Amino acid sequence: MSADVPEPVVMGVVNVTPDSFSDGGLTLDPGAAIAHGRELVAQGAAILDVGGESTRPGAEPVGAEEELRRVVPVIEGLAGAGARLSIDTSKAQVAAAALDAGASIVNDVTALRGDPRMAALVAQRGCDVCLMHMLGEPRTMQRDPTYNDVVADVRAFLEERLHFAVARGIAEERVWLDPGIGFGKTIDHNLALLARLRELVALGRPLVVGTSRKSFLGTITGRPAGERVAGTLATNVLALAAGASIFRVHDVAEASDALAVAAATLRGQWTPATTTSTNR
Ligand code: HH2
Repeated sequence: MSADVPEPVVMGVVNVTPDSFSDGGLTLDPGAAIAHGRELVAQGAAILDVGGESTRPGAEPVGAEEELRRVVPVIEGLAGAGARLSIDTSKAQVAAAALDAGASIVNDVTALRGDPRMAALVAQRGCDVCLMHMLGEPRTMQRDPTYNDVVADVRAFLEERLHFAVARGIAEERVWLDPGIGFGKTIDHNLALLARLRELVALGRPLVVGTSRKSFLGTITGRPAGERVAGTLATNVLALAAGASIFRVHDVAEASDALAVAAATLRGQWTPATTTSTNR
């Protein structure tokens, strides 16, 4: 299986929000957020995912002006810091300003459903885009989520969104897919998706996995958000073995080490990474 092991890419989370579920308020000040981002690059993040609106269950939406005020100075401050920059937003206006300020990836948790102008923006700019599955919307998504077969349903959704993106002029090579762990899913939905991740990898696009500190890890381990790094690493390593390649995490140093060792072990060989390309 060695040839099939992707080069793991660590995407560090930079939340500029007062209310994110595990780190809200820590880096609301732009200077603190920029310093945190630089620290994550030093720890091994190849991508920084900057977000100004919490999507935690029950979160209230934030207006575009406020989101812009939070994220643009942070993107500007992190441009040239040594990592690619991703903007975690579902608003085209915010994505456009972030791309202008130095971002090259749009991480849209609504998978181009939240803002009718987003697909055209991504197509026109030629940037990478992450399309994530979410059932419902953050305010209500954890109220009794129901699927026929969660893995088949998420796969069909991602396939449809990929076709939609391509039909709107986005190059297929620019699209990444994400099962949206915790977004309208029970613990067993999350675990089924992680156990059968290969069925999503089979769609042929880079798979992003965001399990970091999420509540299903707390349910299993009994630990609060700040103590879920070991649980996060377990899911990351198993996801790598299943073919996922991009790992959205808060704890970058730990994830970088775990994924480097896991990749070498799965290959049965250590080859120093020669590229941090995320286009594979
Ligand atoms: N999870 C969160 C936010 N954005 N984007 C992608 N592509 N995949 C994810 O799993 C994902 C995401 C939620 O985590 P966090 O940013 O820590 O919390 P909050 O949304 O409360 O800011």
